[in-house]
Amino acid sequence: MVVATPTPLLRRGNNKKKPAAFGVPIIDLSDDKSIASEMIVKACEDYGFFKVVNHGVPKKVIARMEREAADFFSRPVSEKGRAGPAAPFGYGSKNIGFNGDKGDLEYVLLEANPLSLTQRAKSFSNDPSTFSSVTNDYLSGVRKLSCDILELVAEGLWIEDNSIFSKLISNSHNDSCFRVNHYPPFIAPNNDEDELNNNHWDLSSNPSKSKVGFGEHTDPQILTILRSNDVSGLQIYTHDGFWIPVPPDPNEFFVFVGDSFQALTNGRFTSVRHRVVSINSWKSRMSMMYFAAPPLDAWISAPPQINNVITSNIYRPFKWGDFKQIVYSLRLADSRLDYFKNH
Ligand code: GA4
Repeated sequence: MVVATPTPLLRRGNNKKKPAAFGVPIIDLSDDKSIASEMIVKACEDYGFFKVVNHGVPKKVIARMEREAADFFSRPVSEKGRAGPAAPFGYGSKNIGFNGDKGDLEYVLLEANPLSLTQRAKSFSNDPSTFSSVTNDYLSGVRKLSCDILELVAEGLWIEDNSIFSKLISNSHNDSCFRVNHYPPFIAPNNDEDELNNNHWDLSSNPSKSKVGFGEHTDPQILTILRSNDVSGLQIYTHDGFWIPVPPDPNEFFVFVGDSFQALTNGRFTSVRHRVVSINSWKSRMSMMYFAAPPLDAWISAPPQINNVITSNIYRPFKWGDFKQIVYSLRLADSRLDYFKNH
């Protein structure tokens, strides 16, 4: 069954019109495969974003990961600093990437492979073997979920080889990574609950009442699987120009189409712009993202089955590693795929 959670739609800029109702698409993975695959394709086309329920990742695995991450962030700054600076992997605070982007957060960025985790675990925990086994269990769960979703997408697109996308990320040389973001509590000055609840989306109306936790951007990889605690702040940008607050749901996962999936589908799916705005809350927001990426030398190119006879390729084929280099040479909000367009 596919249901929709109504949330207000919020237009960019100063338009103060009351927003229309909107529902984040919800995909139930226990549904019939043909229904789920059709719904996923539609959600990827319409929003590049959806929520999955009955995802198969055990609650215990998620809870343990959350505990390890919360333990790390609760340590003194001097201790956390030893796991940094993020270059790009490690512990980072306020600085994002290498080109001057800043956010009101601290984070950990890790390579999502067991060997690298074992090597780094001692800077994140006093019990490194537990930290790596908990993180590996979590990553196995979300990797499997990503593969399930990618297989359903292939089926929904009527591609015969249903592993055409999933094999890119199940390859043992995959370049996937894992990020945990921790946004400090934010209490707006002159706290006016009503005004905050109604206007938190409109950053231009009163910037002192909200803070950019993580600025707007698209994710460069194929898919992102996000799980957060119950503190809000995530917003996605729709094709028709609205920023939509996404109500948090600690039991479920949110899925984002990344730039590489946009290229793999020749623009049929578009990567979703999103951001995190710190909203009035005494509690900190913590989110964990698995970014599913192929090996550095894998080619990103739409399979012929994606195109019909009249469509031509929007992007020239590129290697993930070459794309990643461009990504890191640009700012967070930049549209990197433009550099790979066919003229
Ligand atoms: C956005 C998605 C992932 O968090 C990330 C980010 C990366 C980083 O923080 O190191 C980038 C950003 C992300 C895109 C543009 C570049 C690279 C920061 C930045 C300014 C890990 C990723 O892969 O790209």
